[in-house]
Formats: sequence, C-alpha cells, structure tokens
Amino acid sequence: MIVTDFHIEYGAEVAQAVQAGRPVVALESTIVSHGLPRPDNLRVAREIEQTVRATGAVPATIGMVGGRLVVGLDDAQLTHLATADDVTKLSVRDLAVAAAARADGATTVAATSAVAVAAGLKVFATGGLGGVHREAFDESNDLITLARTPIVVVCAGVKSILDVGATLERLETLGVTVVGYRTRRFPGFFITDAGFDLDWSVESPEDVAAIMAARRGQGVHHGGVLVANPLPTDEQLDPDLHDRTLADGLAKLESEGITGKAVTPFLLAHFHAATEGRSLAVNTRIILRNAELAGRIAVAAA
Ligand code: PSU
Ligand code: MN
Repeated sequence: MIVTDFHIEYGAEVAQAVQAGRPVVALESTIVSHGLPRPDNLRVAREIEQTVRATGAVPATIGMVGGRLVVGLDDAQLTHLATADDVTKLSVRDLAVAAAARADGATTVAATSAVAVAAGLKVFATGGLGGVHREAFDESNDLITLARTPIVVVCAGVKSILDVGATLERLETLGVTVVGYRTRRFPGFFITDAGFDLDWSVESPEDVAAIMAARRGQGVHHGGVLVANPLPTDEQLDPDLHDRTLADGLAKLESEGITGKAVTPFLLAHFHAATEGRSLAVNTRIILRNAELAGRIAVAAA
C-alpha cells in the first residue's frame, strides 16, 4: 500500500496568517531539542515565540511529530519535542525518511529553511548557523541549503565552534548574501566579533525589506540572505572563557570520538556545562534578539 498523506501541516494561527499575507517568522526546533539543556529549553522556546508575537508577527516553530511535518507547532507539540527522549535531529535529507518512519524530529537551520520556503514563509530566526568545522572534514548542510533556499535568516553569525573564516569563504562561493545588522564585522555567536569584515551592512528592518523587494524585482533570488546580528559587547561570553572552553571541548570531541551530526550538540552541551550556565544565558539572549529583529523584518516586509 502506498501512503499518500504526507504534506506540510500548518498550525491554525499560521495558516490564517499565511492566507492573509500577515507577517510570520519561522523558528527551528533543533535549538530546542538538541541545542539547549533541559528544562530551560522549553521555557526558552516559549519565550522565543512570545518575542516574535510582541513585534506583531506570528511565530511558526517547525518540527516533526509522529511523521507529520508541522509549521507552527502548538504548545503540546512543542513540549513533546522539548521533553521526549527519541527526537531525531533532522536535516534536509532526513525529512522524507523520518516522515515515512512516523518519527518525532527537530529540524535544523537547513531543514527549517527548506520547509519554511515550501510553506510560503520568508523570514527565519535562529541562534547561529552551522558551517565548516575545525576538525576533520565536516561542513553543515546549512550552507548548501542556504545557497538554494530563498529565505532571510537572522542569526548571530555562525557558531563560534566552527572555522569562521572558512565558513565565510564557503558562503561567498555558494552565493549566499551576508549583511551585518548595524555592523561591518561578522559576529561570532557567543562573541560579538569573530574577526572578519563584511562588505555590507543594514541599519533597519526596512533596509532588509528593501533587499527582499530588490531580489524579487531582479528575479535573482535562489539563495538565502543572512542578516548577521551581533550581541552587544557587554552581553557576550567573556572571550577568554570562550576560548578556554572551546579548546577543552575540541579535545573532548577527539578523545570521546564524537563525529557527524552529534558534534554540534556535543560542543554546545559542553559549553553550557563548563561555563556553569553563562553560555546558556548568552545563547538565550542571542536567540531572543534575533527573534525580535526577524519579527520586525517580517512586519516591514508584509
Ligand atoms: N544554533 C544554536 N543552537 C543549535 C543550532 C544552531 O544556537 O542547536 C543547530 C541548528 O539547528 C543548526 C545545527 O542547523 O545546529 C547545525 O548542526 P550541524 O553542524 O550538524 O549541521
Ligand atoms: Mn556536520
């Protein structure tokens, strides 16, 4: 028997907003299930949605529940993905397999972007993107997917656990637009400045909306636009603490033989444990600030 009920399901509020052309912000669920420690993850997931709402936009957290791909998880579904033990981290290549297996899954930046665009959404907020790792060859699917997926992603750069310079080179090769939000320096997730210059910056949500309109007008809009939103320096993780924690984490990665898609969750968990919650507070601020800016961009563009 061939099963044919696979499709995207919208949360009720998101369905109405999309129909009416009202502003919607896509949110990812990997941050919730694999990126943030329990029990803070559920509280933060709800705060992210509230922050989007306060801007006048509708939050649409994306994830998979029992094989159903949902755009706009309700609170029970969000709670399930934040607390269940067998939630799989889903990148783009996993989506159909997981649906056919009726799995529970959390979508990465790559998978969230792809599903958001399929669902008609234009703006997405996350913490930091995946990219090129420092160790053995490992490059996140986030990069190539953003080369193909026309969505605005508000992020605090790429995760500081990565080779940031190599990641920026790849973004250039892949034709992904990168603009700094009120800065010409690329942010480093936990830290304000990753040490690289940017060619472009924007000053307001309206500036981003103008870029979106220009891309439509030009007809050249296959890929993503990264809006890199740095933390203010007084809110960043202390750079010395950051560098020490990262060095320890990379050594542990090696000694414990962690590879593949477990690498990023492992390093984030190491940070949260080793900094006694300081990185968690910083990570939360990053996401909330990005959710707010994404909401304002979605409102400006609607
Ligand atoms: N940013 C965060 N926390 C996270 C991630 C990003 O602040 O947990 C997740 C995103 O879902 C991103 C993924 O797509 O990590 C990258 O994983 P990988 O390096 O395996 O592609
Ligand atoms: Mn990887």
